[in-house]
Amino acid sequence: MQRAATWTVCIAALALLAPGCAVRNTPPDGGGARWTNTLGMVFVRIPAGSFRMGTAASAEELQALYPRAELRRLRELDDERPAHAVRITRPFYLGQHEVTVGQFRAFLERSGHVPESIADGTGGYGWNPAYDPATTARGDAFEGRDPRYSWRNPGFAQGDGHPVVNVTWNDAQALARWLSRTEGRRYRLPTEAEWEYACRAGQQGAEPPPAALQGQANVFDRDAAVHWPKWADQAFPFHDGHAFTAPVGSHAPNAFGLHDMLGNVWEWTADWHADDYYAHSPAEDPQGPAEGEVKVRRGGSWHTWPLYARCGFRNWNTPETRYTLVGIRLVREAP
Ligand SMILES: [Ca+2]
Ligand SMILES: [Ca+2]
Repeated sequence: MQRAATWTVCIAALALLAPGCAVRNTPPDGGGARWTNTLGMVFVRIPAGSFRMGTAASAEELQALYPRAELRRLRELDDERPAHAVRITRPFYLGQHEVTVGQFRAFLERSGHVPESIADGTGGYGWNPAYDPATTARGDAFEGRDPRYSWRNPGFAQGDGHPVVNVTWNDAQALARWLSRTEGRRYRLPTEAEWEYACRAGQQGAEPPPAALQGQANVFDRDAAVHWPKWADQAFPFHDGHAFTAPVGSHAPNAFGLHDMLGNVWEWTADWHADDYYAHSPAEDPQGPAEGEVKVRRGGSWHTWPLYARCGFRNWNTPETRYTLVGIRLVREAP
């Protein structure tokens, strides 16, 4: 019965998101079962297990891998250290893909939720080729905030299969709460530990070189660099086919069958950020600091340089931040 249900889901996913259904590697416990929710989101069972969280490489070792990164930036990565053993004690289901524009629209239509960028009237950020960062105090790569921009319009073309952006941590909470209420199963954002465990997917040892992401991720490649020529020397040394966001599942999955953990859009996690958290975090199911001011996002985006498109890299924003590069991936807790 379980097998039949899994195949049904798999075929449905294949029709919508080929080749998203392909399972190239089977997790060690034979997991990988898929399940689809009422918004059409496909979830993959992630087995319990242990991994090494954080970054073991020194700043000098990272510089060998990322020669275009300034040593000053490499030395600012102390919040990734020390690398330490973490055990995820329970299996969980993680979104196979980032939440899409079409799924987010269906959520808004069914729930009545108003995204924060619209509710507060200040809008989001967007790509505008005529916009000059030098004319703004922040020098941001994107124009905003501006009510012209929101989840509906980040300034570049997106279809229903692209990952939704300009969504806040609070919007992600609203989505998880609504799904939990309407489906009677607990949805939430992943903890940082769950996210990194799922990103590494059993891969241990030395950091992979940036070129290893070719065919695996939508990042700041040569196609994106055309629009930001002053950063062209920071681009990945390949074409990934997408100057902006890519439809979810456009690139190969990792060993857990998850797409776009690295690149495409950053993904909000449940945890508050603290620079020194790894020095004293629990070894089992860490949940992040009890309080904080900024929430961690993970994985890099279509606009991310090689140093930051790593499973161990941590970045953060306030919960009301909305941006062209930040989206959502949800956890559904296992029964
Ligand atoms: Ca790209
Ligand atoms: Ca991503």
